[in-house]
Amino acid sequence: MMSILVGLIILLSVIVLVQILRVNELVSEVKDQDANEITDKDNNIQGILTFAVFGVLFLGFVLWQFKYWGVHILPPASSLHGATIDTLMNFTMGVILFVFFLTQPILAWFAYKYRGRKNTVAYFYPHNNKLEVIWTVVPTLVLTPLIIYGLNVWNDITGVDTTNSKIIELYAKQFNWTARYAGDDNTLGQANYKLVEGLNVLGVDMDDDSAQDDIVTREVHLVVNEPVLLKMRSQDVIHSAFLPHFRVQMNCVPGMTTQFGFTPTQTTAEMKEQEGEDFEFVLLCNKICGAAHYNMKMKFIVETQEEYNAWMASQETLKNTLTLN
Ligand SMILES: [Cu+2]
Repeated sequence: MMSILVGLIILLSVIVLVQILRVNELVSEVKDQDANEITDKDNNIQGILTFAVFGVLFLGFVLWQFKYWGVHILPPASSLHGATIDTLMNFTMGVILFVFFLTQPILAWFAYKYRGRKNTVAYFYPHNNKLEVIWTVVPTLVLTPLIIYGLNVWNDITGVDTTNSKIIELYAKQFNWTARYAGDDNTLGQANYKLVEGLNVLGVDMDDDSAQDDIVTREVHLVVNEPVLLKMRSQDVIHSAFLPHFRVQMNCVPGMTTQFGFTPTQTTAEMKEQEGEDFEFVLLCNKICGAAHYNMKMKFIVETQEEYNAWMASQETLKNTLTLN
């Protein structure tokens, strides 16, 4: 119903606009003027409007957003590698904003300054080698170091030593997440989607010795300052595991395992103190994977070793879950 109404409003607006233009044409005809002829008055109005809308309103709105919506950006990273991503992000953003606030006012001002005039013909200026070199070399000199810097940061993050990391699997499917802890042996049992049956929603091969102590959970608990290695799988389409507060993101691709290793540096309790009682670390899906994509969310809790041990002790191994039911 709502979409029909919106459609009707759009249709009526177009009709009204066409009618206004038609009336304009008729008035011109009565006054014996050519409605399509552009006068200096039109040029002045367009020039002033362009400057007012893009040079004043739009740039003013950009500054307004920084002031009033700036609070909604993510708090500083809660992971070891996240700090380097934040530095990269701030540096890149600084360069972009510098260029933006330099070029956009000039663009708006020139649109007004060089607006059409009845007796002025545009200057024909087809080519200038010097200019071509300048606007090729300057962006190259700025972008090349920026890209190399970014690649280095990415290499450092993905090349981190994970030999002592606790292994946790994140399993994505339309439309939820399931986690699997590797258990005491820190080795995930083999799994295959063909083995998905009943309570064995991850298709874990229960004949595999490593699978016996695996623990399947609906939320993830992590120990602060202890490294983890997330191993991602997907059952159906490409999903993307996104943990914004840890600056972690990796695609989950059907038929293969992807991974991301990181170390959380702040507990949920600390973050609640800093960001408010409602704060939770969340895992989101960052790939538009279907109709209920927005629903793919799982809670992450970062806590002390003692709290983690207490929670872990209350969890059932997959083997027990399958045999008890
Ligand atoms: Cu998804």
